[in-house]
Amino acid sequence: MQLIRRFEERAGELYAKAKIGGFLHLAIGEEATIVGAARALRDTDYLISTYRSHGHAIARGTPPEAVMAELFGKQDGCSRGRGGSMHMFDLERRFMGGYGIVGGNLPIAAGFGLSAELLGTDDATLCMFGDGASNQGTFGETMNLAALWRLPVVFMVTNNQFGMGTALARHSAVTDLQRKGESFGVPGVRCDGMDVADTYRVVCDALKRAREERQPLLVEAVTYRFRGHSMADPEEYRTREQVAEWRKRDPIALWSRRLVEAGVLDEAAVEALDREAVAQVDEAVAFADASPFPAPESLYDDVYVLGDQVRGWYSVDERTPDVHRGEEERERGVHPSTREEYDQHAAGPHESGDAPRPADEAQDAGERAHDGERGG
Ligand SMILES: Cc1ncc(C[n+]2csc(CCOP(=O)(O)OP(=O)(O)O)c2C)c(N)n1
Repeated sequence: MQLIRRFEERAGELYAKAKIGGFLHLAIGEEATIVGAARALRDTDYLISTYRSHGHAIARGTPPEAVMAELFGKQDGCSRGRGGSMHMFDLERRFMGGYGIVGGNLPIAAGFGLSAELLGTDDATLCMFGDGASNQGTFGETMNLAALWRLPVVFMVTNNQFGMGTALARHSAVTDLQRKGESFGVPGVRCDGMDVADTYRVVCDALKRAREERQPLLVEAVTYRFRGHSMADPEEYRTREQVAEWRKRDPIALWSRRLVEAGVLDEAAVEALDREAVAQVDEAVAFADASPFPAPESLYDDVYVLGDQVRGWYSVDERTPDVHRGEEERERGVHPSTREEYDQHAAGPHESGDAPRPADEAQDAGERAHDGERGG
C-alpha cells in the first residue's frame, strides 16, 4: 500500500511537470481496496479494473518500473507505451487492464468467467469498478448473465462516494450498493474499504464461493478518494472538512498503527518500509526516463483493423507528410502520400490475386461521396 501511495504521489508530481500526458486518475486513499482484493487472488485468477489502475498493476506484481514507463509513454511500459495511465495491462500476471469506458470491463469479466466454465478450470475473476459504473446498462446485463450461467466472477464496486463530481446519493437511487445485484441473482456483501484486512477477508470468502459454488457475488468496498477525480478537478462538489474527516481513516496509517499495536512492526520498521517504497519509486522514474519512446514508424503496429479488412483513406501522421497505413504496408514498402497515389495502390493487384469485392467498391464510392461533402 505504501509503495502504491508513494508511486502515485510521484506520478502526480511528474504529471504537473508534463512528464506524463493524457489523463491521470489517482487512487490515493483507496489502497486498501486494491491490495486487500488483489492479494486474495491466486496467480491463475484474473483481475480487471478501470482507468484508476496503477495500483492494481503493482499489486498484481507488475514491476513499478513498467508501470511508470507506461505513464511516460515509453517502450518498456507494460503496454509498450501505447496505453498510458488508463490502459495498464499485464497478460503474464493475468491483469487484464485498465479500461477507459465506465462499466466497459463488466461484460469482459463475464467473458473470463465463461471461458473458465468452458475450459473447465477453477480460475476465478475479480472485476473492480466504481460506484458510478453501477448505473451503467452493462451492470445489469452482466449480473444477469453471470448469475444465469453461474460464472465464477466476483464483482467489486469500489464505493469512493463519487462518480466524478457527483455524490453517490445524487447519482444512484439505491445507495446500499451491495444490494444492487440482488434482483439479478447476485447477492452482495460489504467490506470496510479503509481496512485492508477486512477487504482481504471478505474478498477471499467471495472468491471461494465463486470458485467452488459457481455463485457470482457483488462486494461493496466503502472507501474515499483523497485526491480529485483526475488531475484537473477543482473539487467544488465536496468540502475540505469532509476530506479531512475521511483522511482520519487513512488506510495506510490505520494498518501500520494496528501492526505496531500488535507488536508485528515497530515505528522504525514502518519508517524503513516507507524509505524502501520511495527508493523503489526513484528507481522506477530513472528506468522510465531512460526507456526510449516507441519508434514513430511503429505508430500503426497492433492496430488490427488496418490492412485489407477495411479499405479506405486513413489518417495522416501529422509528424511527417507520409501516410502511415499500418505495418503491412510498411513491410511491403508501400507509402502512398497523396490521395491519387493511394487510389493507384488500392486499384493495383491485390496480394491474394482477388479482384476488389463489390462491397469494397461500394465503400470506396461512399467514402468519395463523403469526402466530397467535406470538400476534401
Ligand atoms: C461510458 C462512459 N461514460 C462516461 C465516461 C466519463 N467518465 C470517466 S470517469 C467517470 C466517473 C465514473 O465514476 P465511478 O464509476 O464511480 O469511478 P471512479 O472514477 O470514482 O473511480 C465518468 C462519467 C466514460 N469514461 N465512459
